[in-house]
Amino acid sequence: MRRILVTGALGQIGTELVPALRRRYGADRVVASDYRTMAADLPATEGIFEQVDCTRIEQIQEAVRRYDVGAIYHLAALLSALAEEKPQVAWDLNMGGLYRVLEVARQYRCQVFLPSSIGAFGPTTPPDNTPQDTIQRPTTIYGVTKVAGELLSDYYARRFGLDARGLRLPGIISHTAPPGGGTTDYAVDIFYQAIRYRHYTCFLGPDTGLDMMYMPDTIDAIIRLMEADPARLIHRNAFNVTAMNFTPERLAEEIRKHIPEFAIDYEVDPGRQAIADSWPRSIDDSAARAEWDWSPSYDLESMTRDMLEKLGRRLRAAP
Ligand code: AKB
Repeated sequence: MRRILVTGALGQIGTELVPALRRRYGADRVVASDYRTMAADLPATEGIFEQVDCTRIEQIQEAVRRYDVGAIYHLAALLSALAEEKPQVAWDLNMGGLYRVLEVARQYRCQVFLPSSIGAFGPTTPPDNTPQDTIQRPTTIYGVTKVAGELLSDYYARRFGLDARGLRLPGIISHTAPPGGGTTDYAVDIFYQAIRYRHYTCFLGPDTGLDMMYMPDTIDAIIRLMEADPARLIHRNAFNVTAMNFTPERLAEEIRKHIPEFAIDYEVDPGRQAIADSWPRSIDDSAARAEWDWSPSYDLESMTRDMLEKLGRRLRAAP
């Protein structure tokens, strides 16, 4: 089996995807890479690590050649709020990085995983139970790069026979590495603040409903999609996936079941609120369920319980 290369391996998803892939396929079969070098303040990754800047094609080519890579999980990207602050950097990394990864995958016949997002939808998309195939006119640079990335991946699949697969991920909640620069980050921050201070000031309004998913389900979805029988895949790329839907108010209510004194207030950030308001309130993931048996394990109740337990244990051990 040729090796797997993970880009953006020190980010929120990479930090948990790399160990999961190593458990499944063998520690020496997975190459973790990031534009950052390993440093004390970054999550540790045991096993092969390479510094790869995805805006430099020769660095991707070198890693693929050196380690005989047969699949690239391309996670390196700026999230929505940060991308809006730095649109030129976001275009360069999110679009340029993806293009370069696809090119290297074409040259070396690699399978590719690429995460799209609910950010690939926009204000003219049907906002409730958003269908798999629908209007996509996003108003953020993040969304523009996600839609263009979805289309480019489909193009490479059709034109060059590349096995490029992807998910439209909702907000991801995890207790290992924090996200950075996303619109849905409140759903992680709230747990840190609830455990430490019993209080959270939320940057989205109380009734902002968005789809979310717990990290174990995200990892499961990525691996399941990449292993899925290609003959069953009608869409192949950009599958809607979701596991739960809530507002900040509803999440606070769920946390109060475990921490009764927890209080939430709101200081709405107009930039991030505008991004959230341009996204669907909920999405329909029936194509993923039908084509590769997607089925999440965690709902709001079980995710909240597990987050408070695992994050609480970690913060108590290293406050
Ligand atoms: C973000 O908030 O930017 C991401 C996403 C939904 O794509 N979590």
